[in-house]
Amino acid sequence: MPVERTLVLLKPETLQRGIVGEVISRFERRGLKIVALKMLWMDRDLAERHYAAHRGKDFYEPLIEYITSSPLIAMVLEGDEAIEVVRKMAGSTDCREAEPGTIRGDFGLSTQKNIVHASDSSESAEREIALFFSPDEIHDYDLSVSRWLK
Ligand code: 3AN
Repeated sequence: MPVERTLVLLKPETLQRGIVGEVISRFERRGLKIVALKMLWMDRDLAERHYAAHRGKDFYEPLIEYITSSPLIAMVLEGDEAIEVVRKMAGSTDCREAEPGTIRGDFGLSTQKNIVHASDSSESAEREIALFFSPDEIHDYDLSVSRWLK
């Protein structure tokens, strides 16, 4: 099983609604390792680069406006097949269609405000991680729980 890294954004409404901890907690409990994390306010330039694949779609402008409207949390998660695992945890793009038990299925009712972004492929993950984090902001460390319980 390949160890992968994936970019996760906790979108502005997670901070506005006070559910940042609950969402991060799900990733931690699943066993995914947080290797980078920051709070930032995306500007238009970063938003356009991040959502370049959606330029021209009808939801593009509202999406850029929304994602730049308030701060968010960006993180890099690492684990076995992390890209697919995190996408499954996020659930379908439209929260109303997302299965209960998924993050979107438990916390949302919107398509635009759908709680989290998660990279959809290894190419996207590599590109998106580089947009949000410099190499020295990503930390290699041993995640051995027992060490911290002694
Ligand atoms: P996902 O985040 O599930 O990979 P994408 O990549 O198709 O979904 O869409 C990127 C973001 O664009 C979504 N997270 C959502 O915020 C927004 N979006 C996608 N489709 C729509 C839509 N039909 N109406 C409004 N916003 C949308």
